[in-house]
Amino acid sequence: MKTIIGRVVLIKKNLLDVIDLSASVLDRVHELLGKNVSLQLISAHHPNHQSSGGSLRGKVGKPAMLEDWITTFAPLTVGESSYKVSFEWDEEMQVPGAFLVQNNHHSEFYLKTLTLEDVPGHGQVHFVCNSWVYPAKRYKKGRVFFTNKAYLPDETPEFLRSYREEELELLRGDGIGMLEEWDRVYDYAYYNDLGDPDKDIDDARPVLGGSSEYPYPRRGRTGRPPTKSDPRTESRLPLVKSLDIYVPRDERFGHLKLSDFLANGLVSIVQFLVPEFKALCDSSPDEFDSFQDIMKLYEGGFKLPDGPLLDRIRQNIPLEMLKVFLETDSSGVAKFPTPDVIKEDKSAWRTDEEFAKEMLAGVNPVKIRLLKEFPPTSKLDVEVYGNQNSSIKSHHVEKNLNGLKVDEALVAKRLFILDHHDSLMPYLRRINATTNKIYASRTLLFLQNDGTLKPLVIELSLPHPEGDNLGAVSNVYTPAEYGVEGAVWQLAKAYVAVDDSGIHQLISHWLNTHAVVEPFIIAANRQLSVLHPIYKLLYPHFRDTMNINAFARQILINGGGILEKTVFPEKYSMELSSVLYKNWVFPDQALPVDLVKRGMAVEDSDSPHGLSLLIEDYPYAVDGMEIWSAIKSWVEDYCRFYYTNDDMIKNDKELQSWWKELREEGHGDKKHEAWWPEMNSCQELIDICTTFIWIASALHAAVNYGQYPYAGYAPNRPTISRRFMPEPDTPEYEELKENPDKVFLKTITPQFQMLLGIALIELLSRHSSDEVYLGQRECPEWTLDAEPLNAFQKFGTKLKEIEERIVAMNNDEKLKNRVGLAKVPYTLLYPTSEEGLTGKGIPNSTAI
Ligand SMILES: *[C@@H]1O[C@H](CO)[C@@H](O)[C@H](O)[C@H]1NC(C)=O
Ligand SMILES: *[C@@H]1O[C@H](CO)[C@@H](O)[C@H](O)[C@H]1NC(C)=O
Ligand SMILES: CC(=O)N[C@H]1CO[C@H](CO)[C@@H](O)[C@@H]1O
Ligand SMILES: [Fe+2]
Repeated sequence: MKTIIGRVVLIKKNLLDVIDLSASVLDRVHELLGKNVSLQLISAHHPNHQSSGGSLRGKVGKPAMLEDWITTFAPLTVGESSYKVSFEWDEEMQVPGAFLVQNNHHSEFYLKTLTLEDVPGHGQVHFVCNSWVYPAKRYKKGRVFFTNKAYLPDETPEFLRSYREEELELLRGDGIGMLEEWDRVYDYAYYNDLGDPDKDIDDARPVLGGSSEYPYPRRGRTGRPPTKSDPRTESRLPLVKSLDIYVPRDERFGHLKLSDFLANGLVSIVQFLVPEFKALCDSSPDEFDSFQDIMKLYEGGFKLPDGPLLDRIRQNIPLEMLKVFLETDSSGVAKFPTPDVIKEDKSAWRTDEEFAKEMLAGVNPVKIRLLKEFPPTSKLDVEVYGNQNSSIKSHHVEKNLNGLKVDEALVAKRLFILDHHDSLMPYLRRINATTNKIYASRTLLFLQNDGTLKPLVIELSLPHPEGDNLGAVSNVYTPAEYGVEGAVWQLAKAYVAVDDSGIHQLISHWLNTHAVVEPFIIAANRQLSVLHPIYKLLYPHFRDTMNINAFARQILINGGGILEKTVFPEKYSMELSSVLYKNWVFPDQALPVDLVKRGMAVEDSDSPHGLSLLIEDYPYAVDGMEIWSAIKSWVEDYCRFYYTNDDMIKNDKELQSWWKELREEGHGDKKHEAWWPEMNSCQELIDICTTFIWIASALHAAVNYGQYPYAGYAPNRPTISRRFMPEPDTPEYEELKENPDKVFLKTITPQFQMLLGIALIELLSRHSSDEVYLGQRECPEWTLDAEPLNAFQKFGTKLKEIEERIVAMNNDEKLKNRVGLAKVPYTLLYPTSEEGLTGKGIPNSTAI
């Protein structure tokens, strides 16, 4: 009989709860010693003689207890503690493939790793656990963890198979009852928890998902009781309990630094800032009079009104979470950080050049497309909406085409469009009945010889006052710099920016990243074992998404939540996103496919990534294709290591179940779409995984972390408009002549929403201190397999090279779209970042 020494790294719950992590660790670690926590190794190669009937299971060793605390191992992060365990081992055991752990302590701990120092004839063995282990009474079965070797289902050592299968069964759950804090169940539900019909009929919201009227991706099931008023909807948690919303336990921000700041930050926005800002704006309901007035928000000068927040500041009660994003002094004078777009130049945002540049290198660079026909047409149903084709005529644009005729410019592929017409028109009547007044818009742009875009014309449209079927009523505006025409043009651009900011937030950001990713995560956890190589590949890209989405349902996207308060579709916001989900096509999310579909690139086998861009200096596409290709070759190397032929894909039952469930349940409202890839070949697997990783990491980064840099200054990207364009011969038009800035500010986002919106996007644009970036791994032992580890290194090196190239391009003055007049270099797809509000960095996952 020999002894194998193991080392367990874990984090105790109470160390995560306290803000001050330096609080004495020593005092408390002894609690886990003695008989409190036991571990038993499971052999991968030798059956358990005692097991009766059924499948054979690996031999289970004798329980071993946590021993003394080891202080000598260096690289422990704050809060972690390390324990010794001595396992009895005999020859028969051979290599352990798993272990069981039982927690008899009264509270849970976060188990990070177990390392066996020297298994005879084998050497070190790693178990990467990263899981909360609750007291044994919370579980029906003991907790099992596996070594870091990846196995396809059929290749799993025989004596581990039933453990593998049982673990998946546990994670799938039984589909009934309310899920509790310690549960680990991944299951599906509709978005039926956004409204609160018991409170008020106005607070009811439609169920999103499960119908052809309102299709939606699924969210994680929570199982709270239904509301009294509507059995189809789930009751909501009170605001103060928001942090308790169920997500499978290991999806909860468990990382130890203060990444909880997000959840806490959101709650403090609602608890403190909403009433404060409201009071502030109610006490002085004036508009901002001038752009200088707005600058006070960043330069120190807006004072918090008397109220609970100011009281707390005066009494010096720490408001850690608030301080993260709002700097206040003891007298309550507060300021926000200066957004990048006005750092170098306070008025460049007003230029046509910057307006156009942000469509290629801003926070929503995913909408612009090549114009293929003139005038632009509509795809809305003529029976319902009448003639929605554009009313733009060639004389509107030709004066700005540098001598070209429209047809020539079309043929030369130099006309582009930002088209927010069809997506908004069906909702305008309802939105305009609220206090918001918005237009559907089309903006045409011309590609100039220097590679920059110039706006040519903006068309603003409303439904016909006498009925939708009578078609659109449209006005067309052309660029003007001076006088009232200049003011009108400035407003026209603002209406476009409003449309774009709403579509950005609801579709490009929320729907096309956060919401569509969640079903992949749920299906993967239910169908792919942690031993599965594809689970190991995708796992880093799952991090925190279910958690942030759950908080979002609680605070952001719910009826009356921050999103409805700050974006123009108000209570129709989520409904609108559901209607536009009808247009979501998974394979089109692959960047090259998206670029080709938007006409921004054509296939070209001579070009480096097989594509050539129509606008060569399209920073999102240029950097995006680099990142895309790096992800793709990494995924390819990885997948081809495990799957050497297509039959292995077809015969992998976990992989097949994952993909089937994702299509039929997770994105179940689209299960009949013909565009879903089958999972029949290696190539399909590679395409699917590359697209998923792209969405969860780079696409999300591109549309998320630029929010504050570009939209933190609301005049550049207002989220709301409140009045229509003044018509000639009206008092409003006279006012516009007299004081264009004042009218501009009276039109865009009002003060309260502006403050709230700024606070929100500031929070959402931050990186937490423990972010893990693309090409990095939290745990170097994440897999045992050498070739994938090498490929992963190659991926990291590639990303470093991309960083260097991005810096070089940003310094190249010929590339005018990378920096623009506002002098904000395009860094949204720069792979790494420091903590905070940096406007760069691609975290692995959609985590904020
Ligand atoms: C809109 O334009 C398209 C393309 O020219 C045309 O086929 C269609 O009939 C037009 N729609 C209406 C309602 O005029
Ligand atoms: C980040 O993404 C890469 C790309 O797939 C992944 O391999 C890596 O492991 C990730 N980092 C983390 C947190 O593990
Ligand atoms: C200009 C315009 O179309 N305004 C309309 C906005 O919506 C309200 C409510 O449907 C109508 O009454 C307005 O005429
Ligand atoms: Fe996000």
